[in-house]
Amino acid sequence: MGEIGQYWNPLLDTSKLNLDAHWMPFTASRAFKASPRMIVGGDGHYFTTDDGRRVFDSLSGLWCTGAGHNIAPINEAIAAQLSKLDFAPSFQFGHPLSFQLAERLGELMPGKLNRVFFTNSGSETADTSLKIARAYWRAVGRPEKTKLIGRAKGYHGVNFGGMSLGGIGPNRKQFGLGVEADHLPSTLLPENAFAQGMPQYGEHLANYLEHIIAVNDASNIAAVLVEPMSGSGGVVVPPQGYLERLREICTQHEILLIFDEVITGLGRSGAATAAEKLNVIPDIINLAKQLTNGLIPMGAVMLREDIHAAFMSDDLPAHGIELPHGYTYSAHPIAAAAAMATLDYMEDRNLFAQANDRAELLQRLIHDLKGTRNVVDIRNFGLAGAIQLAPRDSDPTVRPYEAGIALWQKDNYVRWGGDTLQFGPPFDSTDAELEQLFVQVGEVLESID
Ligand code: PXG
Repeated sequence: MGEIGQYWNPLLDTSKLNLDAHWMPFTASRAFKASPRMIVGGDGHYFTTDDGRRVFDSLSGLWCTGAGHNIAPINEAIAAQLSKLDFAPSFQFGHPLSFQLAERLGELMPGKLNRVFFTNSGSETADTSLKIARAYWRAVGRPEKTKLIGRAKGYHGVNFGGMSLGGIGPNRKQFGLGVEADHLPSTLLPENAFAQGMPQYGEHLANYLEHIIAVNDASNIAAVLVEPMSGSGGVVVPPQGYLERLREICTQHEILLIFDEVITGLGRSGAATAAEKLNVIPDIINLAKQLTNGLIPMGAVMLREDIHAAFMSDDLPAHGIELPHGYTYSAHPIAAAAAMATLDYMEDRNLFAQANDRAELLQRLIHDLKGTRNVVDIRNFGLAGAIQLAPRDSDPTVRPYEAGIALWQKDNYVRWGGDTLQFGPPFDSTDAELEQLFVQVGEVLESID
């Protein structure tokens, strides 16, 4: 038996680590391994680096630790669960916690989206929602409704379905044929540059769905999958009226509307969901990330009651499996305990409301950077924001990269991706933390050619 914490050695000399074996996700590996950025601790709104610096976590990990790091009640719930039930088979058997969690998540959703299929990530959630959408149309006797629609600049993870409906070219180009899908145009319009919150123009872009319907016929289309706000695309904010119009067209043509709320869900939008915040109710909502405060991988597809009911037909024998889909770790008891404790903690601290309150400050501070060197657009939605930088020598990704590295050296973890810097700070960030962050972002941007 090893000692508790046997793998945790705060005195480890990270410069002696062999970095060869681990192929890192979405990482410029050669640059990282030449000059590693090692995180060895996390507490509250800060990381600790291997050289002992405290670094502000301005993206809540990867948009997932909005409640902060090292939250005692969540840690304790996970620890307690480990000694009670560490694993239960997810196929054909159950454990009570997943049913309690499912009911509770349903209560947090708008409309009647109170049936839950559990997954382990945002990517699995995307693919699960698409499979359920197709299977639903078969279940109601319309098996020809299979076509799937995504959107340019959308991100739904990296599995084949999510990749195919996603619309970020570099994430697709190395991987060949995916699932057949059409794409709505991105809602980024030059006339909306520097719009604060939801931009005024662009509702008409939803009408492109009518064009797709004209080409394919609605009788062949299963679902439209969009993020209410695209995080990875660089905080692409829905124009006023746009989501309402998508909803209208989907309803009119009997097409399922799926909101990917992996980032916007559970607090980031300033409410439980962006759907609730904007009062546009889709048929399916995808969750992950904030569900367990990022501690244990977990995702959830939230479905309207009648979509689920369509599968529970008496035509199938009692031992028949209604949906041959699921994961070994679906509704894992440790993840379920982490999710329950996260929901408790966020409720006790009113964290959705705090995020909503902080959103106003973020909007002011980030838009104060208009006019800063190389800044070509600034966007924000809920407690999320992005600063878009001009390309250098036709490479749009180089300035965000240089800015991210410089900010890291100034004790700020800031996410760079594509042509933007992205911000999604903890829900209860203080005024001083956000003020200091954006002052330093401004200084760094002025220092970059
Ligand atoms: N859907 C959405 C909307 C996402 O943002 C996924 C699905 C996939 O989730 P998983 O858990 O499979 O990674 C995501 C993930 C960034 C960033 O910097 C965004 C994500 C992941 C990592 C970084 O914008 N989004």
